[in-house]
Amino acid sequence: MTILILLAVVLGVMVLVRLMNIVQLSTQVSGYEETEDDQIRENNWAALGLMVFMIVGLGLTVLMIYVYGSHLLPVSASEHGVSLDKLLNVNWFIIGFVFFATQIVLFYFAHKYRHTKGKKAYFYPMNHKLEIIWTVIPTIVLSILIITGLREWHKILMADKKDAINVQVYGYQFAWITRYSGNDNVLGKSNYKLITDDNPLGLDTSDPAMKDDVYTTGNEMHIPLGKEINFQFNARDVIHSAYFPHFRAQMNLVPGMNTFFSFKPTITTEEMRKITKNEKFDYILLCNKICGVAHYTMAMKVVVDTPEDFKKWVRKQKKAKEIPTTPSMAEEGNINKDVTATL
Ligand SMILES: [Cu+2]
Repeated sequence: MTILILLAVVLGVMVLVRLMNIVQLSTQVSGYEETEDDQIRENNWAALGLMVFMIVGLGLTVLMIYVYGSHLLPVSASEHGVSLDKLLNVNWFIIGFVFFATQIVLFYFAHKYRHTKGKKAYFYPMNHKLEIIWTVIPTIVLSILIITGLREWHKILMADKKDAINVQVYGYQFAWITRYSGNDNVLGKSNYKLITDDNPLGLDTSDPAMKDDVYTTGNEMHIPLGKEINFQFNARDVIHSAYFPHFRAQMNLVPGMNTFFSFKPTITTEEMRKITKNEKFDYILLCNKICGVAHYTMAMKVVVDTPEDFKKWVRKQKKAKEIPTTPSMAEEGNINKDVTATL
């Protein structure tokens, strides 16, 4: 179907070109020559067309902003997200102003300075003052935007993580697992060689830090309100990207590497449902890297609880120490044997 449509478009263009050739030839044969009046009439139509195009185009832009504006993300639910949004809004304002100003000037000038009778083009090769103005102003504006952006990014990375809760977000084709560090706030060791059906994270249960670790394979993760959450990201197979749109956070998950990002949730799921006037509202964690055929299914519900509710929820999750038998790393031979057995 697509090929047929493409073919039809190509053939249509070819027919149009041929038709124009025929018109040209027939005017030549009939001895007709285009006069200046004809040209000016054509110019007037083209100039009118430019104005119509500008008004319709800019009008549709405004209409789209108005109609689809409600589909934008709600207020930021994380602390750093608020200042990030402010910065982004300043960017949008400047981009919007420049877009409308340049488009209006472009189309209006093409309309106003079209060729008419007795009008002669004025040769105006350069103006140093003008060139300095349109170089210096964008340089200053862009420098301010970049510097404030870098300062904001520095603040985000330097957030106080002293009392942060350590949580691991583990991505694989095509789901997420989260692991909470428990009372000691230390994530126990893991190794990919220990991965089994019962131990999808390859947790090393001989590590004492593992004793109180808790993990969840359900399609839901909980985080407490008002606590800095320090996420450690890991991938099992390919590169994934953990995207928390409502918290204005995103970080890549790279196999064989630990990557980190932290944020502090400031609005519970319940409160956000009231703010968005949507009783079914839920925060979400999405994969934002095309990681394979079922990439689109890599979504996890994120619930922001009050600290008390969060504690209750954690208590109900799987404990790392409940993992049936984890051969220790010293018995590597065993693991290989097991793998062969399963094969
Ligand atoms: Cu993915």
